[in-house]
Amino acid sequence: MKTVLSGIQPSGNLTLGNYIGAIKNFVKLQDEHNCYFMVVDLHAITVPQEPKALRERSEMVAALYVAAGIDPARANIFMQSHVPQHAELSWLMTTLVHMGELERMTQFKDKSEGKESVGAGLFVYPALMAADILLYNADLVPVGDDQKQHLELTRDLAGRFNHRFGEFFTVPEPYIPQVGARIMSLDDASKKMSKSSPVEGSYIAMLDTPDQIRKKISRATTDSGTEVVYDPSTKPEVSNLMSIYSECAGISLQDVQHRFEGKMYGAFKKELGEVVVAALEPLQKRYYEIRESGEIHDILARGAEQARSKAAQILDGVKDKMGFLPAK
Ligand code: AQP
Repeated sequence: MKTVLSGIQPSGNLTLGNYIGAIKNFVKLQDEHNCYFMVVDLHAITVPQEPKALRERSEMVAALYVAAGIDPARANIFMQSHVPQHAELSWLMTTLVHMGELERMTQFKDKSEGKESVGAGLFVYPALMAADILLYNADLVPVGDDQKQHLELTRDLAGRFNHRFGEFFTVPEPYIPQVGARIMSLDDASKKMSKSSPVEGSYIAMLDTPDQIRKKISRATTDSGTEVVYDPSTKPEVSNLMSIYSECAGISLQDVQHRFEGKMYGAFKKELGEVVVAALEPLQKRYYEIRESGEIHDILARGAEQARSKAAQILDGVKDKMGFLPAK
C-alpha cells in the first residue's frame, strides 16, 4: 500500500481551485492508500496571519476535509503544528537545500514581488514542505500544478540526503489531476484562482452561498466571441469555466462542449452556476453540522497521535544517519 501525503494552508477561504485541484483527489486516494492529510498551519505563517483568523481558518480547513468526504477512519487528518517533528526535520532540510534552488522558486518570486520586507520563512518554505513529505516517506503527493516545482525540489533533497548519508528516504512522485490541476481566476485567466486574493470576485469560495456563486460566475470575464469551445491558448477564460463545469458535473470536457454547441456564453454561465451550487451545497450542509458538533477536535487529536508516532520513527532514523548523538 502506498503512502500519500498532502496539505492545504489555512491562509484564506478555501476556493473551488483548492477543492478541484486538491481535496477531490484526496477523497479518491483514501480508499487504496495510507493517507495523511494535514492542515499546514506552519506554512500559513510564512505570510502575516492574524491569530484569531488563523485559528478559525485552521478549524475550517479540517472541517472542510471531512465535509468533502475525507473519512477520518480511513485517513489521518491533522494539524501540522500538532506534530513537532515537522519543524525539526524542516531545519535539517534547510541545511541541505541550496540558496540558488530556493531563489528559483516561482511561488517565492510571486509572493515576495513588490513587498518591502519579506519573512525568511517564505524563502525557506520549500524546506518545510520537503520535511512534511519525507517525514512519512510518502510515495505520492497529490498537488495542483502550482506545487510541481516545490515537489521537484523535495525529490532532489531526498536524493541528496540518500546520496550523502545512505539510502533512507522514498523519493516521492507528484499526483497531478489531468483536468483542474490549475483552476484560474474568474477575473483574469492568466492567474490561478487563489484563496489569498484580495479580489473576492476572482474566486469561488467553497463556503460561498448559492447567490454569491451564481453572481460571481455571471460576472466572470469571458473571451471575445460567443462559442463555448475548449481551447486554453485562444479561449483561456471560457476554457477555465469549462474545466470547472467538467469537474463539478463529473462529465468530460468533450461532453461539456457538445452540450453547449450552438449556445452562447450567457446560457453556459447560467447552467454553470447551478452545477457549481449543486456540487457545493451538500458539502456545505455537512460542514456546518461538523462545526456545530465540535467533533473535529477529536478527529484532529487522533490524527495527530497517529502522525506523531510515524514521524518520530522517521526523524530518529534521519538523526541517526546524520550523526546526531542519541538522547538517553
Ligand atoms: N487554482 C488552483 N487550481 C488547482 N489547484 C490549486 N491549489 C491551489 N490553488 C489551486 C492546490 O490546493 C492545494 C493547497 O494549496 P496551498 O494551501 O498550499 O496554497 P497554494 O498552492 O499557494 O494555494 P492558494 O489557494 O493560492 O493559497 P494562497 O493564496 O494562500 O497561496 C495545493 O495542492 C495546490 O496545488
